[in-house]
Amino acid sequence: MTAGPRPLRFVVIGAGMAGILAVIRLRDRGFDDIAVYEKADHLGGTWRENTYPGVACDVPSILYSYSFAPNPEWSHRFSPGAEIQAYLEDVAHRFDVDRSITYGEEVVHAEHDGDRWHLRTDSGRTDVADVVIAATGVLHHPFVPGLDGLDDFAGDLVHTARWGASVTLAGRRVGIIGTGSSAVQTVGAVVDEVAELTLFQRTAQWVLPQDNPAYTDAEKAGFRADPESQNRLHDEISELFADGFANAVVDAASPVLARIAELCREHLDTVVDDDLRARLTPNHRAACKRLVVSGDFYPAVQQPHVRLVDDDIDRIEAGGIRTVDGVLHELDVLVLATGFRVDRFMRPMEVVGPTGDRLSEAWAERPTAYLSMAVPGLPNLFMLNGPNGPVGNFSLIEVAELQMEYALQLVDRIADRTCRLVAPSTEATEIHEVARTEAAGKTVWATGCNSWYLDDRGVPMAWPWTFREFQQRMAAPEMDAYVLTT
Ligand code: N01
Repeated sequence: MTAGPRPLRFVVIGAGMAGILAVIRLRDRGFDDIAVYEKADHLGGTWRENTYPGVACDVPSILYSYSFAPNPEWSHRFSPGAEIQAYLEDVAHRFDVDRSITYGEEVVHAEHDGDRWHLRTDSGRTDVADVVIAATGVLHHPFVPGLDGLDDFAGDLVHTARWGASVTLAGRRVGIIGTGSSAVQTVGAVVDEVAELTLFQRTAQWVLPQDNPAYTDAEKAGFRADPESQNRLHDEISELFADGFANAVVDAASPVLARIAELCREHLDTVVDDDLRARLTPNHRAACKRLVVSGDFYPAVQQPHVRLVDDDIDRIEAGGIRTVDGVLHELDVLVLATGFRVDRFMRPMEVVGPTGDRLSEAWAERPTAYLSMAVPGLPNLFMLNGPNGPVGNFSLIEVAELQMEYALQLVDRIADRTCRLVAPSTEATEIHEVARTEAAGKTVWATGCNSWYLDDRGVPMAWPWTFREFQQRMAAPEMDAYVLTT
């Protein structure tokens, strides 16, 4: 007697870019028993949460689009965050993703009983699933530094990743802590609005100049009339982006990095004042930290009402920031552009496998996963943009698409009754981790700077190989690496 395909229920955790993708691709594959749990009250993930002034994606918009939903309407080569959020909402609407999403429910517990996953949300709601897709994001949990006196600040305190609609900047004295991508974008966007801007820099950053032309009406009409022309442009930009940046950063000896360094240096040389230029000069190689891209940062910091403070912060007081030289920098608004806790992923969710394996234990030191997607002992659970993946130097949408196609091939084996459960073996995961760690040492991220790429040992935690390599590894699962339970 043949039983036919096994009916499968899916729970997708998170309704950001990757969760929306997961639903669409599962349905394409014929699976429609899907529940998405989203802790917020609407979709969009990082683009819902990052609404600070100037927020944009520094991956070209044509690459930061779903392959199945090219967007001829992108306004700029690098479009603003609100436009990306609107794009995600539009795609979710067009593909009817919303009907699968339950909002305001944070999955806090997932336990496998040997048969299925049993999930529980913070409100006590429960659900079951044969397969769980964790699409919980990477740059997601804001990092708030433990600065003395932070709670004493009497003005408005805001983190770039939790920007409130009520923050008023016009005519006020604004301080920004940080010099990463978020800070640099904020500086460029608010400088003309504020009375005074004080930028607290702990580490100077290399800034690659950014040319961000608008797509003309004629170009957009051309994309609409001939979608193939936009696909060709996608492929060209994709190649340029891979060869000109993404593949170079994983090879510290790459000549492309020397060219990037030269461009950054020439850009820095546009700062006229010798003292300011010296203080803005990093002491590490370009691209060792995640490269910051901006065309308006250096003009902004040279404006007369902007001050760069590179003395260390001593403490925060009601009236502002006191630096170690004893000076109180008076502020009405304090912006923390201090980045994210990048080691969290789906945590603090508690995840327990059928034989008692716990994610909290597996990741007690640091998060790891086989090919960044799956964890030994936790079967039928796949992460999109999980640990040690290509984050920061590729389009995360393209990454998630490749990962989803890979996961679907494993799901097919569950559906066709090859197995009930599939999880990577401990051995394959360890072998992968050894190779990854070794390759990580050859990347530019390991050339002597501190950055969010580094794990607790100082080892870069991002995918240390080329995009081509990633595509190849994602093309088809090596089944020897998996433990199948029938
Ligand atoms: O965060 P970051 P981000 N005292 O971690 C400083 C993506 N992204 O939000 O360098 C003083 O890079 C810290 O100083 P230091 C992109 O992948 C993309 O800017 O550690 N300063 C640093 O300057 C990006 O890389 C886009 O010495 C303190 C800053 O805070 C990633 O998100 C836009 C401090 C944190 O920089 C993260 O970027 C935005 C302290 N106690 C984000 N603690 C685009 O697409 C921290 N800092 C363009």
